[in-house]
Amino acid sequence: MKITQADFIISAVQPHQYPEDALPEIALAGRSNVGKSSLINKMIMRKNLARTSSQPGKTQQLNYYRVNDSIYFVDFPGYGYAKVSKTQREAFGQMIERYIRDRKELKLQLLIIDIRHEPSKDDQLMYNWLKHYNIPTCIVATKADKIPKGKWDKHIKMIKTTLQADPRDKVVLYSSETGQGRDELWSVITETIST
Ligand SMILES: Nc1nc2c(ncn2[C@@H]2O[C@H](COP(=O)(O)OP(=O)(O)O)[C@@H](O)[C@H]2O)c(=O)[nH]1
Ligand SMILES: [Mg+2]
Repeated sequence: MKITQADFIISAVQPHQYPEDALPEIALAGRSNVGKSSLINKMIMRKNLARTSSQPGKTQQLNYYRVNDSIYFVDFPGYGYAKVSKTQREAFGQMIERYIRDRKELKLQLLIIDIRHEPSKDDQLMYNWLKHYNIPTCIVATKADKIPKGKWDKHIKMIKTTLQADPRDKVVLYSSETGQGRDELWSVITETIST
């Protein structure tokens, strides 16, 4: 994918702030620090457009990035951050569930998992929501550079088993460090939005 344009558009706290140009949206969910912002930066070949410094307090923002004037990446707040209050956790849940349920522009959800670790309870909950609302989902196992090649298969299997993943859902091995999986993920995205 040749990137001709990539802009940060808005940190939306309310649905009325979501863009109104009806471009397809590719959303990213995952734990804090799993590598969501790094993944976006690598996909769009910008070092720092998506902020990689985590802001764990901001549980209610969807960050919109427009790419090539044809799609948006929508970066969800990271979950699983220990210091977040119960009220913030609930607000997060409501915002995300509402987005997943109502947002017509959502064409593909990326569930970002650290390849080294078993998916958390929050990851499982997120995956179950996505299945419940019938959202096309791609599981991205990132930080592949952090484990030896020989272990990739075993870890991918572990991730699929823990999530009880639908065999039809694609799983992409990814690394924001090496760029591994970038072309494959762009293919998944372009195929999904063209159907
Ligand atoms: N080695 C390696 N480090 C990564 C990768 N992706 C993210 N990181 C690092 O993990 C940390 C958290 O990344 P970030 O993108 O901010 O995570 P976010 O909270 O999900 O947005 C940063 O220090 C990144 O440099 C990756 O694929 N490989
Ligand atoms: Mg981030």
